[in-house]
Parts: sequence; structure tokens; C-alpha cells
Amino acid sequence: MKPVTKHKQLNKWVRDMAVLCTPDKIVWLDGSESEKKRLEKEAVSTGELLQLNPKTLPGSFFHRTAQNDVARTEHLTYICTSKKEDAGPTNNWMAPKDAYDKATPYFKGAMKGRVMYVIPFSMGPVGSPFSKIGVQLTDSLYVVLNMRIMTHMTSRVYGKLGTKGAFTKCLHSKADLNESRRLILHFPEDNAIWSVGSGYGGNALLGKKCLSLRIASHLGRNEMWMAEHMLIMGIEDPKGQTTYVAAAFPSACGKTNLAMLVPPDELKKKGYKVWTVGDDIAWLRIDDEGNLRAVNPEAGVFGVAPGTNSKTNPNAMATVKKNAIYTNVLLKNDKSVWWEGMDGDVPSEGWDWKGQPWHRGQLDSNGKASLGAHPNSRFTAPIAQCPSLSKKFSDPRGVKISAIIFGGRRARLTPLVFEARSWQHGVYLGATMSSERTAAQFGKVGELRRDPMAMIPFCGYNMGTYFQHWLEMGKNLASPPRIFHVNWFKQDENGKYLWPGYGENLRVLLWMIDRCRYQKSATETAIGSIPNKGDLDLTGLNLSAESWEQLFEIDQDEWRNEIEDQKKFFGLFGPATPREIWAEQKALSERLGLQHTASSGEKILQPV
Ligand code: GTP
Ligand code: SPV
Ligand code: MN
Repeated sequence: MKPVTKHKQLNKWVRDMAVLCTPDKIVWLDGSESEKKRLEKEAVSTGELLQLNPKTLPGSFFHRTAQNDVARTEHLTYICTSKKEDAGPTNNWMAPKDAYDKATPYFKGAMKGRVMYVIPFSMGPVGSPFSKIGVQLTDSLYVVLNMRIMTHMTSRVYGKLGTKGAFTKCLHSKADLNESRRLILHFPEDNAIWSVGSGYGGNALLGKKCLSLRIASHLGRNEMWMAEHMLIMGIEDPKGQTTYVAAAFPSACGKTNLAMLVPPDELKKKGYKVWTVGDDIAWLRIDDEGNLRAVNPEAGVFGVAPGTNSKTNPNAMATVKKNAIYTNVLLKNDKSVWWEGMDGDVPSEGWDWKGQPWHRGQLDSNGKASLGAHPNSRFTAPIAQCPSLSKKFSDPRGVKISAIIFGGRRARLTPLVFEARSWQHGVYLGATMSSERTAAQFGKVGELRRDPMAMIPFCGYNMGTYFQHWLEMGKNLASPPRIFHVNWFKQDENGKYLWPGYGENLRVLLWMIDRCRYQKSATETAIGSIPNKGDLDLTGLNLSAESWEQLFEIDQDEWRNEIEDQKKFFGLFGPATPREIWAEQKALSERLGLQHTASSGEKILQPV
């Protein structure tokens, strides 16, 4: 097939990559509806997709990944910069030449007998000043059809590129799906991504984490904006005023759920509404008035299936009713799907995520319930199908952000909510985020992991420098958003969640809006401000006084250990850790009445 653009560099790159991967054919895609139908048919004929029941799930498909390919593989993900310190201590690093040399044999001939698809896409509405263009080459129809949902995929981007425009070169091949020949490589200096040996979402849909976070965070640092692992939502009050907030939680810690929140009845009756702008990624820029504005660069949702039901997330359930792709869920005999925690009765039988026959009550070899769906099974669907989609979703200027929220999954330590004392203190709160590991990445579930701004797997450069960039952004904001920290996951001594979560989280957001808009007073504590008793609207909740105490308890011993752990972590970055971060930590220790001992990293910066 002939190239469809006069962009010489783009055409040469496609030709060169075809010489390397030796596909039987190159197909230039345009993102049209007729093309979609044709590709779906083809994917069904090869078995890559299975058409689901057209009555109950119209336009929807089912896919199983390889069993060794069900989550992002962070240990095989690299930032390839000329200098190692530019990647920093929390990223895997390879020199660009070594990385190209290592991956070249994996790509060599990998597309033989296959088609190489050329996907033109924009992250962000085509033509918005926020947006960036990418072109992905791939040999996977599953990837093509997911990218078609997740990005603004259209040949119109060739018009925008003209003959010389900048774009991210994204090369992907599932190759032989062999884990020992799998690599996810980022070349920020070349504006390029090479991903080989995986067909899983975050590894293979290169517009998502690879471009919109790792490459974009690097671009953002150079161009004075930010690419963040954040949802964006609007909260409309009974007077019709909408306040927009952005929130960073680590993978599988509640972004999609919060972004699509449905107000509990008591608050709905009062007239509150919630509008979804984005559920995973935010690009943030400072406008001419010094406000922070955000767009969602994506066009779809790639959400965690287990636990999603019409109580926890009715908007997500409505979003995935049609034109969806389901990955690694349980397939029922009537060609519909199921996952643990879905509505209704547990099906009596079906096919589990591995493709094995499964029945209700089945136990695995350890005597534990055998899972029908993989814990990281996912759905992909156009965000335009979300009933709570914000009218501002496509606004090229984005929405004005009034509050930034950080959060993690901590059974203990951090209270339900507290507010930073300043932007700088807020950056420290983001930098000290930590969370118990989930199934969204390979590794031991439940283990505590430091995850600043939920970006540890996604920051495309040295994270110490990244903290500095956050501080610089604050200096350039006329009125910086207020910064909050939340923990929906605090547990009592029996391991029961103390807070009901989900829709009820709106109560916490309304307190934040009171703080942002109406400067309502709060109770100062050593770690930040918490709501005065009575200021969090709890009508209809039945939260006991004891639960409230536990939700807001600040335990000295736990904080002492926490601070020691933080010191080790910040010490990792050496001189790249900003002075302001150490200063905030020292001030916190003092407020907590702990004796402050300087850590080695801090001593480097603050000679006494
Ligand atoms: P990624 O797509 O991996 O970035 O995840 P995410 O941050 O969008 O997480 P998501 O909203 O999909 O939630 C992940 C898991 O957390 C699901 O199993 C939810 O049921 C659960 N969850 C979400 N919100 C809450 C909450 O407020 N309380 C509790 N207890 N669980 C929640
Ligand atoms: C995450 O893991 O944070 C996700 C899913 O949103 S993935 O696209 O695989 O990164
Ligand atoms: Mn995510």
C-alpha cells in the first residue's frame, strides 16, 4: 500500500521499520467507521477477537492475552537517555544505542506473515494547543482496535503534520510474546518508543502510558507543562457552578471509579452532579491568567473490570454496554461476560481468563476460590459513551483546576483526608505518596511501595528533577490549586474498610470545594488540615464516632517509621532531591514532635 502523506521523514521511518520487521503488507489506516468494521471482521476470522452476544453487548468483542502477558512489566520497561542520571534511580536505564541493538534482533522478521498497520493518532483533541501527534506501527489487530478507542485516531493528523511536523515514532510488535524477549523502550531524545513481545494494554497501546506519560512528561519538563497519572472531574453544585479537580492515585487505586462517581441519594437530592473529563491521564498547562488548566489526552477508558458493578460504578457499567473490548474476563456460554464483583448471580459455568472450563464454587489447587476473571482484566470503551461525560471533554482549552488530590491504598497511617499547607507542602505530599501494590503490574500484591504522584512507573526522567519541576510550576501559577491527600482504603483492626468509599467519596470532595471556594475553616494537625467535626456532610451515612476517630487518627510511631522510610527514598536521588522537599520533611518531623535526624541525602544539600 502506498504512503498517504508527503511527510518524508515519516515515510522513510515506515519504510525502514518495514525492512526490519518484514511484514507481508503495510496497511495505512484512517480511523473510519468502515475500516473499523473490516478490521473487526478480520480479527474475528483469525480468532484474535471473539464477537460477543450482539443482543446484550452490541458491537463488543472478547480477547484473551497470553497467560504471561496480563499486566505491565515494569522490570522490562526502560528509559533510554544518553546519560544515566537523566533517567534517575527509579527507572530502568539503557543507553539508546545499546537499547536499539538489544531490541533489533527481536523485531527482525517479527512481522513475517503478518500485516504492519500504520495508526495515525492525536493525544488530545486534534488541533488543541495541548495535543501531541503519534504514529504507531503494529502487527496486532487487537492493538489497532484498542488504539482506535483510546486515542483520537484519524488520518486528519497527517494534515496537521504537513511535511515536517513533529510526531512520536511508536513501533510495536507482539513478536512471539516471549517474556525473555520482551522490552518496552522509551527514547525521549528521539521522540520514539519501541515495544516488543507483549500485547497487554499499558505495554502495547503506545499512545497511553508510553507516549502520554513517559515521553510527554519529558516534553512537559522542557516546555513547562505536566503530564500526570490523574483523573479529571467536575463537581457541579446546586447553583450550577462547576469546580474541576484532578486526582493522582496509583494503578488500580480508584481513578476510574472517582472520575465516574454517582452522587449518593442524599447529595443528588440536594442538586449535586459529577462530570467526567478523564479517568487516567491529565495534561496540565498554565494559561495566560496563571491558572492551571487540564485536558484528558485520551478518548477511551481502559478500566479494571473486577469490582465494577452497578452499585460501585454505574457509569462505567453504562459505558461498556456496547462497542467495548473485554480482555481476560470470564466468558459465559451465552457469549456475555462476567468478572468477580459484577452484578447479579455468579454464573454457574463459563470459560475462565485462561480459556479453561470454569464453574461456580470451583477451587484452585490451594483450596482457594478459582478466579473466573484475571484480577487485572479490563474493558476498553469510548469515553463518549459515559453518561457523565463532561461537556468540556473536547474543549481545546481544557478545564481550570481548583484542587489537586493525591491518594494511595494504605491500610493504616494516612487519614481519610487532609490538606496541604501550601503548594510546596503539597508537592511534598505528592512526593511521599505510597501505596500497597495491586494487580495492575507484575509483583507481589499488597507490598508497600513508594509511588510519588502515582508516577513511579511512568515518569520519563529523573524523579528528583520531576519534584523540582512541580515546584517550578507552582511558582508560575498566579493562584495555585489547593492540594489534598486522601485514603479511601484505611482499615480497622479486623481488616474492614473504615470508609464506605465509591459514591460516598463525594462527601470528601465537597469539603475540599468548601475549602477552595469558600475558605471554610479546618482543624490544623501536624500533617495538615483535616475537616472540623460536622463539616463533612455525613447525612444518611451512619458513620460511628469511633470510625471517625480511627479515620483521622495520627499515630506517632507509625509516622516515625514513615519518615524514616521517606528519608531512605529521597536519599536515593542524591543532590537531585530539591531542598524544599527536605525542608518540608524537617518541618513535619518538628510538628510531630519527633527528633529530627538529618539523612545522608539531606546532609549533602544542607551542610551544617
Ligand atoms: P488504573 O486503570 O490501573 O490506573 O486504575 P484506577 O486508579 O482507575 O482504579 P479503579 O477505579 O479501576 O479501581 C481499582 C479497584 O479499586 C477496583 O477494584 C475498585 O472496586 C476499587 N475501588 C475504587 N474506589 C474505591 C473506594 O472508594 N473504596 C474502596 N474500598 N475500593 C475502591
Ligand atoms: C495502569 O496500570 O495504571 C493502567 C492500565 O491504567 S495500563 O494501561 O496497562 O497502564
Ligand atoms: Mn492508570
